[in-house]
Amino acid sequence: MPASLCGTWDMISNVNFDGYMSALISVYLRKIALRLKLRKVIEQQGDQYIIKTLSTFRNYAISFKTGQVFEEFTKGLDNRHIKSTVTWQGNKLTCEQVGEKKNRGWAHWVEGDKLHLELHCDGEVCKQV
Ligand code: 1AG
Repeated sequence: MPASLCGTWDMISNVNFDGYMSALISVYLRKIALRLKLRKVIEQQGDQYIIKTLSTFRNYAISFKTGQVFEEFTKGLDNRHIKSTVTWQGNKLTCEQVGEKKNRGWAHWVEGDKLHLELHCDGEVCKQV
């Protein structure tokens, strides 16, 4: 069993967030987004998850069951409609996001007492802890 991702997690590092965002949105919002200290709140009941990304500027939340494709609308982010599927790959909770943008997705995992997130889109990879 992978370590639980549940809890409230405050960002301590964020590498190449601007590069990742450049694959998705224009420069104006990126300037604001780059300054944010994001908080993740992750809740789980069985294979049902809720992941909230919270900030002083905007909030974003998704709710899904692992192994089942769901319609994701990235409201307040890049505002795209994508088909998302989240599965466990080893110790990583991994999401594939199929839509207009190629090679889009993310993975969450716990290492020690820290929550990690890798976001990718096109050739860009952002690493958040
Ligand atoms: C995510 O995390 C969303 C995390 O899917 C937010 C990360 C990136 C934002 C994406 C594109 C930039 C678009 C607009 C920037 C404007 C505001 C930024 C506000 C961010 C806080 C909501 C993966 C996973 C589950 O944790 O969602």
